Amino acid sequence: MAMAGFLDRPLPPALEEYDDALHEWLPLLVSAAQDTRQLHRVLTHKVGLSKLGPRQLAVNLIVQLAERRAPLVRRHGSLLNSRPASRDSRRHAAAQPALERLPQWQSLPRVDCSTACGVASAIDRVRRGLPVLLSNASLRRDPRWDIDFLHAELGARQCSVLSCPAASRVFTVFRSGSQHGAYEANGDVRVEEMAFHQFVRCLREQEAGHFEGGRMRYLQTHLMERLYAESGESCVAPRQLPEGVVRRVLTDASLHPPWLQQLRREGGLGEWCLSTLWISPGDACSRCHIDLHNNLLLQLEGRKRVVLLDPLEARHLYLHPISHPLDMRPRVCIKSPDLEQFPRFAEARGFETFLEAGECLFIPRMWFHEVDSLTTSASLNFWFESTWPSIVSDLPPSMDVMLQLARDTELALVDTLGACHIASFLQFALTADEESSGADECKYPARWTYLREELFEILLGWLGARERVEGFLFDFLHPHRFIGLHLKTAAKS
Ligand SMILES: O=C(O)CCC(=O)C(=O)O
Repeated sequence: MAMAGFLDRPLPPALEEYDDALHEWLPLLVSAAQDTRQLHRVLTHKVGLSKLGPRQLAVNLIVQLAERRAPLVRRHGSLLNSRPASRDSRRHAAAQPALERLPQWQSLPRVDCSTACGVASAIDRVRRGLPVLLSNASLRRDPRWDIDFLHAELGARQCSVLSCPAASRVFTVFRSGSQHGAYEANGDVRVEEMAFHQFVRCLREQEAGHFEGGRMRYLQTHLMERLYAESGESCVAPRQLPEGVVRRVLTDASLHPPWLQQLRREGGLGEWCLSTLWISPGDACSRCHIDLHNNLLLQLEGRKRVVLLDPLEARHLYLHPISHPLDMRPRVCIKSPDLEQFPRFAEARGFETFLEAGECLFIPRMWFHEVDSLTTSASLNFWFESTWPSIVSDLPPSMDVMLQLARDTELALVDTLGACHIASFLQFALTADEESSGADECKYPARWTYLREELFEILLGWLGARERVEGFLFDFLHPHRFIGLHLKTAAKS
């Protein structure tokens, strides 16, 4: 039944008087609505929901219910609505048990760097901001960049090692900058400093099933970075690790094969800025997150599984707020998602790939990635800094720009309103057009109306049309991202 036809039908007279009638009507409304906004509009304007009690509360509840009941209901006219689900597939999905509705990952294209045609297709994907797995990346020649080699080179050097409870095996970095302190979060990941040989001893014990102090350890240490002088000149500086090894990384042809230069020049990778060495026991998981830079992750030893989701998938991942210590990380766990709490995740799509020793993965900036070590692993990555557009030349903007725009918007709102008001403001921003005048408007501070208009004006410059702005707010800055999180007392006052 199309929504228009549904609206033409007379409403049941009891609906405005009895909450119970709503229970009968809700499934019908949900299956007829193209999207939750349309449902929201019908409930507020047509059905006269205000009779049911505090209106906003009731509407919110119903919209949440709708999302739970019909996780595949898509926004009509959303700028991101690129994979519309047919009504039949929605019904089918709703009938399936939750586990079978988990996202299916596609396998990632793999190209052979030893052929001109492979390099050309890698360049094409890097230019388009798409991930790609590069095989025959010409690693592991001489010297063999494996753990034994690094052990011999690095011996007594101090390195940064993360630890987490061995039972969890999940390494999630909690961000501690002042921007990230507004929410309560229980971090169980700690950073320790230890000599490289001490870490290797620990690693070998972990391989034998012994976890000192019940904790699993994962070496993640910055190897070298590019520093800029005031003159604009730059140089490569060692971080924690000895100059000699840094030089070898820089000059070793097996780490700098010709295709890499070509990728940088022709693919627009950006300027190399930082490298990190990752050495993990089998079974360790680096929890899903985004980075702000393009990344080449070279596998030196062992095997990893990587799941990648594009930046627009943020709309299915319920990102932590920007002022939360877990900023840049989804709230939903992508391995065992709670679809009751995070129903939009059922729509997520992504890629899965297996990274073998000697291969290299291009992870474009702002792509979500979760990395599982399937065996003891050593990887070295190269982050490349590239510029962001200051004005938009393409409409809609590219995926990475869109997610960055959402982050910038959220940060500006936190600066203006404080972390404690952001969820209510976003609720207001999404629904103000549908609110009737009068008593409801008093619920929100008057200046929010101006702030909202200003926000729409700015976003229009980036997105080109008002419906796109609405779609953008609905997809990336939906207030449901904040439900159930606890602000620190200071942030509330
Ligand atoms: O290999 C890992 O565990 C994580 C790598 C990663 O997140 C990165 O290179 O950005």
